[in-house]
Amino acid sequence: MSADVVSLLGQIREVGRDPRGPGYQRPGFSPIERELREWFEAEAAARGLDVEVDANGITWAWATQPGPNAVVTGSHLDSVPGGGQFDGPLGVASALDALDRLRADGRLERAARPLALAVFPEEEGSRFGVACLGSRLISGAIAPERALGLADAEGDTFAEVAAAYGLDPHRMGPDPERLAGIGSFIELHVEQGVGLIETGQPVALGASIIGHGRWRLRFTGQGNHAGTTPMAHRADPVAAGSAVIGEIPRLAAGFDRAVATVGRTSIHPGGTNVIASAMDCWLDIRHADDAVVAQVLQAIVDRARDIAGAAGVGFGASRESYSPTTVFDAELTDRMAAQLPQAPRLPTGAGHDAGILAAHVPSAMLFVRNPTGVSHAPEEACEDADARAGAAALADVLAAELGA
Ligand code: HGY
Ligand code: MN
Ligand code: MN
Ligand code: MN
Repeated sequence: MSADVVSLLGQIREVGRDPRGPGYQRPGFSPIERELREWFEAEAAARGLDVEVDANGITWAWATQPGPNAVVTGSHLDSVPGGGQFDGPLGVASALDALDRLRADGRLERAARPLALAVFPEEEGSRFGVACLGSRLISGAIAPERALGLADAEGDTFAEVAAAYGLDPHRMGPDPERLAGIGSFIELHVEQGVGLIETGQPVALGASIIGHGRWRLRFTGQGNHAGTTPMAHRADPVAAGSAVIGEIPRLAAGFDRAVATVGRTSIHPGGTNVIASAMDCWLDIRHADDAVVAQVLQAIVDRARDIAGAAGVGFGASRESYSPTTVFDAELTDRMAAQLPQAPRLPTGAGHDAGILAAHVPSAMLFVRNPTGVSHAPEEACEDADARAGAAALADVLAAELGA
């Protein structure tokens, strides 16, 4: 195989472009993600890998005989709405490229441990609201019953979608045996920030992932006619919810380095001439200290209660998911650093499957320079030379782990 990471990414560049504008729209468990997964499976099969999709929708491609203490590398292929080209696919394409390198220079033949590539579904949680759904299911971070009950914006449940996708909802759930067989998990990912721009390096080692929670804030009022209802007689959930969203930057700024975002709302029923009866806002809060995340949430909830109360609007908050601050495996990361002495160690504010698996499997990450530093938007970028440097770095750290 001569395809390198750049040409591999080129093969899927047109898959799942967002019809509403620039960027990609690659929802989890959708026909588009299936097309991407089948692309990966075809590339893996062309390399003679033994491909299987497990009960949780995770694709495993074995480059050697399966066995204990395996070295696994991979990432995801789904995207956020309007997402960039590299968030997820760079890690998957780099895994294929790194495998080709290890084969071409004979290092795979000398491997003393099994090697597998993996693709995780619904990492962004953009469809069912819970990030890293596949790695949460396999690790027990989410109960299958709760996952199967999650619904997308069309009201389709994950149980229905998963069954249509060919999965057996009754077989989903923790797979401790499979996780126990993984001795090292390494995820390569485009950097979602400017750390590598500032250090002038193409590749970094992941240090940690800051704590990250998602909540749904629901404001409930009285639906009514937009033209016949006097302003003083309204219980308008959109006015209250919008006022709360407007206060979030000020509230978050009160906590050093905390970040809080509402990037998605839903208004019911959503008529131009209708005072809404309900508004949902999805809140994302992150900080390196989990206690600070809780304090930011409390400040926002307290303010929301005040605003909703003054507007005669009901308010409730429910947690969608939480990933505590995660430090990657120190020994694994140190072994990787020995192969990449120039690579800085960078924390990240972005969640990853490696962060979920880290509680069960020695996990680490590589980041590849993104010259814009922008992610979850079409401006996300990665120079060809840096992508190739990332694949070469991944091959080197995999070879060290394989004892090759
Ligand atoms: O939301 C995140 O941090 C990740 O990109 N899923
Ligand atoms: Mn990602
Ligand atoms: Mn992402
Ligand atoms: Mn991720």
